[in-house]
Amino acid sequence: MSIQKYLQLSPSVREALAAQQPVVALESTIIAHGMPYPQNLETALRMENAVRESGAIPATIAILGGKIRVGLDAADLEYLAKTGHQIPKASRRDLPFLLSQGANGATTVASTMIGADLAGIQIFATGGIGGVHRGAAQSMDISADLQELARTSVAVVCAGAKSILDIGLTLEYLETQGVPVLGYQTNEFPAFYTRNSGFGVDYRVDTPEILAEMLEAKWVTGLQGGVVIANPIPEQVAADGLAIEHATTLALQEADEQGIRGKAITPFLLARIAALTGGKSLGANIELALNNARLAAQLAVCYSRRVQGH
Ligand code: PSU
Ligand code: MN
Repeated sequence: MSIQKYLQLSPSVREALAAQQPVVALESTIIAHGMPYPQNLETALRMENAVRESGAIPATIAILGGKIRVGLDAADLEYLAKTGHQIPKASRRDLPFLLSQGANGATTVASTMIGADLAGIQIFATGGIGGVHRGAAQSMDISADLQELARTSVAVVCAGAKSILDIGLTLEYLETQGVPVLGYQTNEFPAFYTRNSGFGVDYRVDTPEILAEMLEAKWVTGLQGGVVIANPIPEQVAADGLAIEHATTLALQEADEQGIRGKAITPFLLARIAALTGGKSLGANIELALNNARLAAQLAVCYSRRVQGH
């Protein structure tokens, strides 16, 4: 029995890792469940290009044919983008069944962290992390992403957490689990489509170099687990906070009326908010994802220099 049965790196990712070159992991739930076709495919390709332009190798991760595939080609991305919701959304709990049965799955933040860690990738860019949902006191809906951040040593560059979540409770949960929350060039934890949430971060960090220093200090001292690097959406492309809040309230109400829960709720809310804002939220989502890919690549470049010892 060996991990090779379940893990497959693309040639470019394998070569880059062997040479200690910077590599950035990217997730696939954002492609299959987070955005409509064709914007999802365009965004996946643009994120990979943004990583390359900033000096790192992209490694989009998905479960395909019972393997955790690290580094996808254009045909794989197109398949994920076109098949969309037909591909199971795969978090930690889904991996054993999907892998053993030769199935496909779109990896969430949690399962992308697992794949990245198995491959030896420490830096990961996404849109937003899952969190504690509004009304969690009743529903107990807390994303497995938070527990994964507590245990798996991968740094996640994101634009904060969406206001479909309870941001205050999400930050409390991360504090309990010992997950550092850093604000990139901000003192405030961003709210995904917008720059401000009203909640602070643990530390403000202004350069990728300081982020890399912090990751080294964390992992060299045996403090396992992830880090949330919260990178606010650029001002020029941020959505209108009131319009988002209004759409979110309506979408949450619809989800409640239709009895949507469990892993279906995040994709449902994303799609409804996009429809209710006339696509404005989708435009912001694409821009923040690209912005995160660029920062993650800059960080991966700094971190790999430290690993190489110069
Ligand atoms: N946030 C987004 N788009 C997404 C997701 C989050 O803006 O597509 C996805 C991520 O893959 C994240 C998952 O890991 O939703 C969280 O789902 P849940 O709340 O069911 O854990
Ligand atoms: Mn959930």
